[in-house]
Amino acid sequence: MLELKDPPRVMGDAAVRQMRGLTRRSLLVGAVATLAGLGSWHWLTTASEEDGVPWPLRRVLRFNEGVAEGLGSPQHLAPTFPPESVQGPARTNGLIGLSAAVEGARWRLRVEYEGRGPGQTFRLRDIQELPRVDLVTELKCVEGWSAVMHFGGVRFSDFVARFGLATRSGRAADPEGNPHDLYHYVYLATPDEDYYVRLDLASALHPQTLLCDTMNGQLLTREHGAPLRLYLAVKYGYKSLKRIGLIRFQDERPPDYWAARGYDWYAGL
Ligand SMILES: Nc1nc2c(c(=O)[nH]1)N[C@H]1C(S)=C(S)[C@@H](COP(=O)(O)O)O[C@H]1N2
Ligand SMILES: [Mo]
Repeated sequence: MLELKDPPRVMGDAAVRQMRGLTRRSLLVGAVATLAGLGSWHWLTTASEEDGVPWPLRRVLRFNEGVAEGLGSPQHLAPTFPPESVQGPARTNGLIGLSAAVEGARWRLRVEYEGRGPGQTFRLRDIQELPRVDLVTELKCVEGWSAVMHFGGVRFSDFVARFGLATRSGRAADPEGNPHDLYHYVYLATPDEDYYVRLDLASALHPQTLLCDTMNGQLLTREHGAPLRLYLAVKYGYKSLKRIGLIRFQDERPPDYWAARGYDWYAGL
């Protein structure tokens, strides 16, 4: 897929136009790559079947779903770096939804479901008891800067699995075996809902999607989203919601702060 080696350095309308241009171009690149990747008809027709469709075709169908959503496959992994690659103090961008003071011990995470009862409430330690993960990747801001960052926390997918979240049945999420049991989207917001993001479930359950309580080896500060933030290594930074207060699983398309302002909602890298 097209790599955004030089992200747009302009802001506002110009940036939006440039991003739309990039997305259109990636669609074309994707379509050509798909055709080239198909190879010979012989190989296509003799390959084994998956869901009643020869598997290369099935792959193309899946790939096209990915392309339609934005860029590439949701399961591709972002490159990782040794922790020594982190340089200088962490840059801060965006303070929407972070103005009120929040104390870690008082903080609660609400998990709700579209059209269902009161949901669940979690404390920080419920999440901190999950297996810890360290991830050193490049945070890419659409405004034109990127920096290697070291995030520490737990996988969003482990949180979902441990508490039986994200599914209609309340059973463990099984994206491969029982995809229809999953809600289509997850909406995540700051406690005041001033900043909010929409994710598809595949992106939320990606192995490099974390709920983080540390950044570059230190507890999160308020401006980086204390006490708990989201980090997605395969998306532009504007999807990495700082200070999560609410998570809601739903089928109806949830709002997204920057998508409502003209940015690509999928924000894939
Ligand atoms: N609550 C909240 N989360 C947010 C933002 C924001 O304004 N408010 N900005 C986003 C943007 S645009 C980026 S690039 C990253 C930056 O994360 P950092 O400040 O920890 O470097 O946070 C994202 N998460
Ligand atoms: Mo950003």
